[in-house]
Amino acid sequence: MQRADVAMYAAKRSGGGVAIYDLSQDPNSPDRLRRIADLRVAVETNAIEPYYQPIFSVASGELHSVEVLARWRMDSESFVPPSEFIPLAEEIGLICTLTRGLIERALDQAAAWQRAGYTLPVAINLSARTLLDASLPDFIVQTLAAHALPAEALSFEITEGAMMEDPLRALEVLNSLDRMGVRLAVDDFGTGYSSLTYLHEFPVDFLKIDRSFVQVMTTDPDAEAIVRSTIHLGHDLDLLVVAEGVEDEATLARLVELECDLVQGFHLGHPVAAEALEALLAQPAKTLRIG
Ligand code: G
Ligand code: G
Ligand code: MN
Repeated sequence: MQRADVAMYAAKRSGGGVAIYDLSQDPNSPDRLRRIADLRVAVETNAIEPYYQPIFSVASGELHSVEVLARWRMDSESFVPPSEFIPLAEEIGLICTLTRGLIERALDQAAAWQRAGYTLPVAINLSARTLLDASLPDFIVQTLAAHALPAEALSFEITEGAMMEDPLRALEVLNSLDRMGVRLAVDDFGTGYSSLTYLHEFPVDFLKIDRSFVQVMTTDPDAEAIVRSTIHLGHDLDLLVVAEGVEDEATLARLVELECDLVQGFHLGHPVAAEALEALLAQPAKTLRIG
């Protein structure tokens, strides 16, 4: 009966009217309860690590900043994917603690890089729930001050969907971050709400074109048109445009022609632990100019 009940709620949610019991959707399943308990411990013990993916400037070929991506290691070989534990952390109310832990660790790292002579801003992903946390701006002020870092050392990536979930409250938090000098990026641009309101009303600095367009732009003319128009739109609004999901040289070459400002993707660098990123810091600027 309990399982039938779980299936009934799943059927109601999907609007399809029919559902087969699925263990992963069962809030009472032993697997899920174990995963939740493990996640609590991982968050409390700071076991979720920041990985860093490089973002390069097209004009200079230099490392511009890094995106922080949460990694939960199971053993030396395997990780729980963020697509699994981030939604779970949201559901059970742990996402704010998890995000604050990552901000602290990423700023520790940024301060260490600064001491070594490298100015490397860190970009943190914020989910909808974190954006409604009215005490986040104070936490940021204190954490930046504790690390003697300027506000420019930090930026946040927010999806269109997260901004529109509760736009008025989100706008308040984003405006205070903006007044502090922390930069904001619209993440996964083009895949969420097609409302352009937030570009107009929110204090945005960067547009990150979703990788689903960038990955196929050299073979799919429609995707290329979307990338090209987004770059123009961003520039007309005085924003810096980032292409994410750059996976090969041909895509990079086209983005250089289209005068995209910043590039990120497996072709340029995977998300890696801090020590691995340091090898990149010591290298000369990449040659991103083509022709
Ligand atoms: O490499 P990747 O598998 O890290 O990330 C998958 C998804 O999880 C992406 O959409 C990414 O934005 C998201 N993600 C990764 N780390 C974080 C985080 O610290 N907070 C939030 N809210 N999302 C994250
Ligand atoms: O949603 P967000 O843009 O934050 O997603 C970041 C995610 O994109 C991470 O899971 C990261 O590992 C992944 N990613 C970064 N670069 C590439 C790439 O070139 N190709 C693919 N397929 N994924 C990428
Ligand atoms: Mn992101």
